[in-house]
Amino acid sequence: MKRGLFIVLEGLDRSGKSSVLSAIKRWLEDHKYSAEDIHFPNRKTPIGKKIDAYLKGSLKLSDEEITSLYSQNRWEVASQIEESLRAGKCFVSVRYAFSGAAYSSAKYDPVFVEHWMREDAGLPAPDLTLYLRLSASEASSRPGFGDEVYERAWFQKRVEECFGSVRAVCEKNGGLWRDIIASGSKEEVKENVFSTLDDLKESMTKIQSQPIKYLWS
Ligand code: 2DT
Repeated sequence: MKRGLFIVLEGLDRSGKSSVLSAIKRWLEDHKYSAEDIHFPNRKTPIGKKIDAYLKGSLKLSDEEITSLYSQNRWEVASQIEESLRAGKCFVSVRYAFSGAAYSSAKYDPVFVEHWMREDAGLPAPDLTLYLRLSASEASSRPGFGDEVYERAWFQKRVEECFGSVRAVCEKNGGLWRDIIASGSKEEVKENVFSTLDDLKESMTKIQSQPIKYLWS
């Protein structure tokens, strides 16, 4: 039996990740894949509840502490991801270690993304990362923007730049990364997702015969 694919969806706040998740799941279903999904931070666990309090501004933590909690929150489900993949199921994650690296490194200059990924070393690596490309100024003008601590236009601009560095590290380590233009209507973005996945169909089938990969240090 072929293994499942691990697909990660990344992007700025308010870049439309939830509707793109539905499009990915729809494509997978149409192509006879079964899929599970998760959203990080997974705010349901005790660790996730602390992260939620930090994001809402009611809990103060150092940059190192919150980065570590985000990573622990991923480790909580690492074996579940592996099990799904081994059972032939796809696993779609909204945000993952790349958000960890981009958001944490955006707090510092110069940007050094690898530093903020140390605790993620050994986690299952995404087979495919889809990055919703939307400028920080567009993201920050969308409804609801501003509710949580990172939702500041200047900070999103920094995160946008850091995602560029994260992409370089991902690709240097053999990861597959594609940008999805996220500035159009929901329908247009959905079409972008479908055509990107259609283009990758052959590569995805090949990946299914390869062993699961793990994140670098
Ligand atoms: P959502 O709005 O998608 O719930 O994200 N974040 C997330 C980090 O800073 N590091 C991480 O490792 C992860 C997974 C991005 C809430 C915020 O959490 C940030 C936005």
